[in-house]
Amino acid sequence: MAEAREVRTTCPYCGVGCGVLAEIAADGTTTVRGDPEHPANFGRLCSKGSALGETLGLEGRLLQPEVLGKPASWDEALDLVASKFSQAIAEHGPDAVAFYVSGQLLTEDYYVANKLMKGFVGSGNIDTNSRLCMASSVAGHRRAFGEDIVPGVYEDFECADLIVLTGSNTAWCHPVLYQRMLAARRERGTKIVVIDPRRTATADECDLHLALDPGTDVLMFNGLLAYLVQAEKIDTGFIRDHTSGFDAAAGLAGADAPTIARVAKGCGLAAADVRAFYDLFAGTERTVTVYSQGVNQSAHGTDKVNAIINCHLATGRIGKPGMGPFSVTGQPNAMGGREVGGLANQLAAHMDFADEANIDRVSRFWNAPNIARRGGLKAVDMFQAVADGRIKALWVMGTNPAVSMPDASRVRAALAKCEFVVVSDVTRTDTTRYADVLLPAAAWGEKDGTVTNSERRLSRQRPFLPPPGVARADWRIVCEVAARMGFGDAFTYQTPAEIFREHAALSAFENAGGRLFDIGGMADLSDEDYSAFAPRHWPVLERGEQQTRLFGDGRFPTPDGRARFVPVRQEATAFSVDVDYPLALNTGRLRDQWHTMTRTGNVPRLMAHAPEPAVELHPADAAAHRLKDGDLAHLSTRFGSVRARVRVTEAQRRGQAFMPMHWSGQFAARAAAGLLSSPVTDPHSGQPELKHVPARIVRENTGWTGVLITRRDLRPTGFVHWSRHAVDGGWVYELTGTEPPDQGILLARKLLGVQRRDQLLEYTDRRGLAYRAAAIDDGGAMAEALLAAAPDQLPARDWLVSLLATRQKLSTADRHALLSGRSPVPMPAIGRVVCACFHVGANQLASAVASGCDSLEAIGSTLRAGTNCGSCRSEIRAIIDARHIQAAE
Ligand SMILES: Nc1nc2c(c(=O)[nH]1)N[C@H]1C(S)=C(S)[C@@H](COP(=O)(O)OP(=O)(O)OC[C@H]3O[C@@H](n4cnc5c(=O)[nH]c(N)nc54)[C@H](O)[C@@H]3O)O[C@H]1N2
Ligand SMILES: Nc1nc2c(c(=O)[nH]1)N[C@H]1C(S)=C(S)[C@@H](COP(=O)(O)OP(=O)(O)OC[C@H]3O[C@@H](n4cnc5c(=O)[nH]c(N)nc54)[C@H](O)[C@@H]3O)O[C@H]1N2
Ligand code: SF4
Ligand SMILES: [Mo]
Repeated sequence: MAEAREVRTTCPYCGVGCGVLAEIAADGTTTVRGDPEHPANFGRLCSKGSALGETLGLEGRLLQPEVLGKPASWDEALDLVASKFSQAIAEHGPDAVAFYVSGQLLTEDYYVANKLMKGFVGSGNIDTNSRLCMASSVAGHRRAFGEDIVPGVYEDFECADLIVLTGSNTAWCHPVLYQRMLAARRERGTKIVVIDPRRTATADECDLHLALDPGTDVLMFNGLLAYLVQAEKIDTGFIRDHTSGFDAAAGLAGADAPTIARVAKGCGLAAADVRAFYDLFAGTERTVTVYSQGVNQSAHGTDKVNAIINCHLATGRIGKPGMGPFSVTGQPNAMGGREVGGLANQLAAHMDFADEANIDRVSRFWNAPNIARRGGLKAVDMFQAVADGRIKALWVMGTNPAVSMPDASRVRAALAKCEFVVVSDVTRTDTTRYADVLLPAAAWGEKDGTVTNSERRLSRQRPFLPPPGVARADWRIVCEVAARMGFGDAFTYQTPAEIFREHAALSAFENAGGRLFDIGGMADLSDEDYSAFAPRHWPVLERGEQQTRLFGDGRFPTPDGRARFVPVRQEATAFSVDVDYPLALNTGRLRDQWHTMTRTGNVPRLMAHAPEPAVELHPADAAAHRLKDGDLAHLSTRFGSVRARVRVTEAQRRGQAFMPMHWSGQFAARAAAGLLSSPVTDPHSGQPELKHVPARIVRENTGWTGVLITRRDLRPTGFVHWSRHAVDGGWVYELTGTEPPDQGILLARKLLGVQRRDQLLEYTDRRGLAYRAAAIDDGGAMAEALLAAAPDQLPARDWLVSLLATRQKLSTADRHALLSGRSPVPMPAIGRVVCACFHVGANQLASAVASGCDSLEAIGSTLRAGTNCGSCRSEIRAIIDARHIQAAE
């Protein structure tokens, strides 16, 4: 038997980049915990990170290449990819092919993909899902600083006196950073301001929440700049010595947002709240402004970014402890992808196509005479070109555009029409359906390479498991195709360390300080050093040396060394609501899910917090549309439609709705937010507006509902609506139809996977309107159960769900209970799961509060809820507060 061992690696989810210790026991079981030595998290993990050990199963993994749906050898698959790409290039030129890649690839994967397309195919057509994510920040940074630089580090959150979180649901999306911010709030009284149209979990624990109208951030920050000028709170010395363009930017801000009253009106806020924010900002030297998708994913995202940066430049609050604009990255390697130049408008190593000298330099370094000479198509335009037939061959790596791209129906149609589609993934997805060639990639735990987090810190992802089947690392797959296309000499790498050294060398090549992205100090890292690599910030100019904060010296990587103010004006939002589409639909993330759920969706404890696709609405809007909590709704925009449950909540403002982005066709009939979102993009960054689209909602008339509890992994068809969630031992399928119950029962019954008549227990009530059935396996345990009835008539199912996990042999009493729809043992429903780490539900929390636990600490010591990752603490607090309010009334 192998010996137990421990491997240091990095979480594959968000851009916080937490260090993870994977412990592999002698019997091969793996457990993960936070790495106490990693400077991003010091041992903490959020709910998703803590559950990583539960995502290592091989169910659903792609184990072998496929060509047109049939298993194939690597040679067949790779030969075909290379010949189809070469043929398309020969017949139609290099721009007839494209790669669409991902911020979840490792730096080494990303580097070779970019080198192949830009250096050797000779086209700029490689773009990435970072276009949907970070592109506006990149564009804003480049306008202001001359280079895509995040100047701050995480320690700044701990030494700030004010943290402004705008367009960021940090509590759910960067939970470990949020916990660091809350610690600062407790320990040094740091104030937190949240600017978000929704009252998010982040807003639940802040000092001031500004629920501004969607898309009005430029006005908000222009107003702030104008206020800082009026109140003489600007740093005239810094502006004079280190910046350019102040007068124009301040002038436009003053014209756009002359008074607090004007801002309040334009943003839909109370003037007193706007003033309170401006006063706090004006009076607090140590201020960090954190921004994320509420800023980036906007038709005016780049202007939003610059409006924020302008305020930091005007106050000289940048590059100093506790100060600065801070764009937090989404994906684990969003930053690494930007470093290698994976965006279509970048070339490599923070060099772009604007300067011929860059193209010449990279071409010499790569020894690539055929290098691309201009940028390629950005994601939305790329899929348009696929639809138009201009792109004949497309390779998608590590992303699921059939779900995550806006106007997803059009993207699906483009994929269906494309002559040749290659998809590299670890599992089957809505996108792999369109693959002519499907390539099985190695996943987290198997991959080897580096990632860079939001604070420019490089960390290693290290393997601790062998890839299953014949799955291979992405970099290796790319190199094999490159060799088959005739570019083998430039892709001879045998290890990720070799690729990393080349990437590091390119960053330093002919770099006399003009590019701050320089990790040349690691260009000669030995294989042992690469293997032992400890997390470090870039730049790394010399071995061992690293810089933490940037811009502290007031010098910026622009030609004149000055940061640039960018004059911006609040533009009208891309769309406005009207009588046909009266709701402003916003989309985003849930606490325990990762994107299109390909990994987190299989983990029962991560599914418990939000088990069904739902759209959130304000009570008044729900009433106006005759909707109540739990109803099935049909939600549509001019781009498409979905079905989801209605969730009525005061956290939503009137006239606005929110839908999570996660629900793919693998988990629900039709609930992908991408089907609703609009493909309108920001003119500077090409990033689509994913946070705002006019929508309408109507109630779906449901005739029956059902639930199938099963060990089997199914994709039902023929139902108006279904969704599923993982539970211990299997899956729960929620089924809904418009048919009358008797017909619905017949439909639902077809799902039962019973081989033999004697394995089925069945009961139909006298009127044929309620049905209960169970399939019994050879050991006498319940293999699946089906309940179907008129809406709201389903019996409780908690007991049945628990039978899946226990696999206990059913007694006669159990069988009776199954058919009567009543649990033989009293099973108090725990309610919606609030704490995912310890599986504690809302009902349990409410009764603990009722019996005297009136603080987070008391709840923690009684139920353990909230004591691990902390992501649920604001929800627990809300339950405690609700009880206090009740008591006071
Ligand atoms: N749990 C979880 N965490 C994740 C991810 C995940 O899938 N799940 N994904 C990761 C990735 S790739 C990313 S990019 C990040 C995203 O992290 P966030 O950006 O924090 O997440 P979102 O929910 O997309 O959007 C943030 C907020 O922007 C608000 N917003 C909408 N419109 C506006 C507006 O006009 N102005 C302002 N000021 N706010 C607005 C929304 O209401 C929402 O609460 O999360 C990362 N972390
Ligand atoms: N409406 C709406 N749409 C959005 C957003 C939104 O807020 N609203 N947010 C946008 C943002 S910020 C982002 S980042 C995107 C994310 O959207 P996607 O990138 O489409 O989402 P993921 O589910 O993370 O897709 C990653 C894919 O890579 C696979 N994979 C995992 N590991 C590996 C690997 O090592 N190699 C390979 N080859 N494949 C692997 C996974 O199985 C999965 O299919 O969604 C965007 N779309
Ligand atoms: S905050 Fe959570 S998802 Fe993000 S890196 Fe850390 S553990 Fe992973
Ligand atoms: Mo993202």
